[in-house]
Amino acid sequence: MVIKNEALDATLKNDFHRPTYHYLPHANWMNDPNGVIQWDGRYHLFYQYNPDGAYHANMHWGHAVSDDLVHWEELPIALHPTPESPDRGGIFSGCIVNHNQTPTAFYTGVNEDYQVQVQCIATGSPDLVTWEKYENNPVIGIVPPELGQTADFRDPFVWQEDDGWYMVLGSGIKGAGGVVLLYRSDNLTDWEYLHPLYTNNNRAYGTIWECPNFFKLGDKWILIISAHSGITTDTVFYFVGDYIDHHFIPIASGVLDYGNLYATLTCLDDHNRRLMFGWIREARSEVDQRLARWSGVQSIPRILTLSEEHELMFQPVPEMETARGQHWQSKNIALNGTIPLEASGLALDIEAEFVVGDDGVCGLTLAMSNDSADKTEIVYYAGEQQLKIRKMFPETNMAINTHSRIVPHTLSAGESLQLRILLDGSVLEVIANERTSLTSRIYPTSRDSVHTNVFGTDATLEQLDIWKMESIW
Ligand code: DQQ
Repeated sequence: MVIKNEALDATLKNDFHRPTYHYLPHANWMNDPNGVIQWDGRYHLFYQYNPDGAYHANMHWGHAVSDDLVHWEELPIALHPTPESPDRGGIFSGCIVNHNQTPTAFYTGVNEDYQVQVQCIATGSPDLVTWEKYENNPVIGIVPPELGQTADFRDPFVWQEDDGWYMVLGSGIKGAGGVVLLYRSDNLTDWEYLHPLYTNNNRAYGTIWECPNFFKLGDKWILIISAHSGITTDTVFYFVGDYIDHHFIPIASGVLDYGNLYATLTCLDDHNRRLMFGWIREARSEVDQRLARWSGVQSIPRILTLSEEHELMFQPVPEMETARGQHWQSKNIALNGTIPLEASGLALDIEAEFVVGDDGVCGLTLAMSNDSADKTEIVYYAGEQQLKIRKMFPETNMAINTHSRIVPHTLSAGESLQLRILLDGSVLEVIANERTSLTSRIYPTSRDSVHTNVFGTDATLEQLDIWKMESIW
């Protein structure tokens, strides 16, 4: 149980930008998911958390647990910085592994100005609630000198192979670009640096790579990295390839998400599903985040699979369908203009299928106000093979400008457009044909922004299902 403040709780409950079926702690700042693991059948989610307020500082590992990946209970903070220790400035991101039935957490300890980043271990109680740090932390303390920099070296991701334990770390090579470093250990405490698992000089992939994940999916290996531009968190990319003699040889790559999803972290569950969590960062000012008293949301966990074309495919876990309530359905509508829909709400789960002509356009409007001035459109342009999210605000609202996101989404001949849309207050997760992911934040300007419509030209709405989502709290 977490102690809550009733007055603050009432304010938060009244905040229609706050999601009701995505996980977030009851208040304050949250960013990366950490140490996601299924333990004794329960799903544990740890995350970067600042107990002091809704801003990035003073990192701890917050903790939540769930039996079904839908309903979460917030637990006490799992890891706190220890004064005068290698993690005195914060507990940055990492993972948890099962070491002979002992939950073992790996995280990056940082100093006050984050310029010294070292890798540390802690072991947990059987319920993963209390943690003890290893007395000889750090277990990795030195950035390999050939990288030419000493400050960016973080986010351990650990797995076991037949001949021992392996770890990847995110870093950057000065003047070149991001790099993922590979380490090996027999006992989890003594680590040997092997070599870069992968690096890429193309600045399109940012200058520092954070939060690496490396795992087998089908018969290929997947490397996921969160690319930092050097100034700010940027985009998550993935590489698909082979892992031979502890070297990674990519054969394909892609953008994991074109929008606000960052620092994704995966784990395998007892259904052998590769589950992905991720931080949905805010898109409003730091002042607005502090005023809201909360910042950051976890994405709905997704199952990852690989297509025959080596594209990463995303499917929100089917468990979340248990939170579906009122249901509306439309079928077989030839579109030539806009059709208002009965469905309304700011917490919706939507499945839509359109057949679009060569130059057709189709889409949905969500979160629309009574006067239609404030709304979000999700539009597909078949001619350009582009998917667009267009957020429109009333002209009177000078605080935020109208903005759009346009991303490539190619349909093969005869393929219909399939949209999965998760709208939750200010959160909008859009997945097209299970392979193009565009996560946004929309901040409707009024609580009457709940209306919906469907529109198009040279397109048919094959089927549309909209469910109102029940609150998970
Ligand atoms: N966030 C953490 C780091 C990580 C970054 C600190 C990514 O460990 O590299 O909060 O968002």
